Amino acid sequence: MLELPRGRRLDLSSPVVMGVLNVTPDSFSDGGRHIGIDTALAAAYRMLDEGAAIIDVGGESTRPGADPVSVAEECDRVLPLIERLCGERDCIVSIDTMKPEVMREACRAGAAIINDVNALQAPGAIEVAAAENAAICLMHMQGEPRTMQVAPVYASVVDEVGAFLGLRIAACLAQGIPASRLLIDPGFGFGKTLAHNLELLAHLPSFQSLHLPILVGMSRKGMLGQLTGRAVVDRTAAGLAAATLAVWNGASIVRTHDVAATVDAVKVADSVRRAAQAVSAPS
Ligand code: 8Y4
Repeated sequence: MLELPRGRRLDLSSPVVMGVLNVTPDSFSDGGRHIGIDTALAAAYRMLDEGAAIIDVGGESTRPGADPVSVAEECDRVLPLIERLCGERDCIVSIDTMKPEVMREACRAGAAIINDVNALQAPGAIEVAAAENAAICLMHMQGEPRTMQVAPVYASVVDEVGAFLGLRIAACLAQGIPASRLLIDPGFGFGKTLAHNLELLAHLPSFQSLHLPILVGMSRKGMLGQLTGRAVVDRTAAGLAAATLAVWNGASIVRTHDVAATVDAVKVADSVRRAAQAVSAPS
């Protein structure tokens, strides 16, 4: 059970899907440089109807080479959308941001989860997350978004990611944030080669020693392109295979652009996982 603000909870006894909603001018343009809010809202409602448990709203691209965005610009992109989404539907919104000011305003607009690819390392971020009573996804990244894919190096990627997440969990607990509000994520593609990503997916069960629900995001990423030779929009099948393996290996939340198909894949993988556990531990 993940504890959310305002007494709400998210049941993770079965794995769930997080749908990606990027509100950047290249995603939901109104023809100019503004966000078409009704188009973005329609995409969110569609993902909820398809079975997404969480909508992950992001106003800043973390892709290598993306332009930096100011606090004001990021707020202008995400806040109106979060307000309408939370006002019109009973849904769980996560805010994908590294900026404490955006975290605070998004939580006040209704966001329940802070999804920070920088694991609350920005000055003031952990204090905001604690004060807003938000749930938090702590993700591992080596380096910074602009340069992280240049030459990622690890002695042991599984050990180093696990040690980093352990330190960030400890920092949150020291700030008074209960473990029941925390999620962990190995950060596929964030300062990792294909070999690193495959090793993390294969060894995902080792992160269960941290005793927190695991979130994974591999949808459409470069690792799937490297494995299949396919373009970004043709990676759905590869993403379903990755999501299936992640759930088999213990993931509780799968972040994806392809919600309907991933909901089905997660159901199949979870059912087989339960059957395997029933055999190994008869009741
Ligand atoms: C095509 C489409 C190619 C998207 C690459 C991408 C994660 C995340 C991202 C993740 C968590 C992305 C915000 C990168 N990835 N948050 N965010 N975990 N928790 N790239 O893996 O989607 S953005």
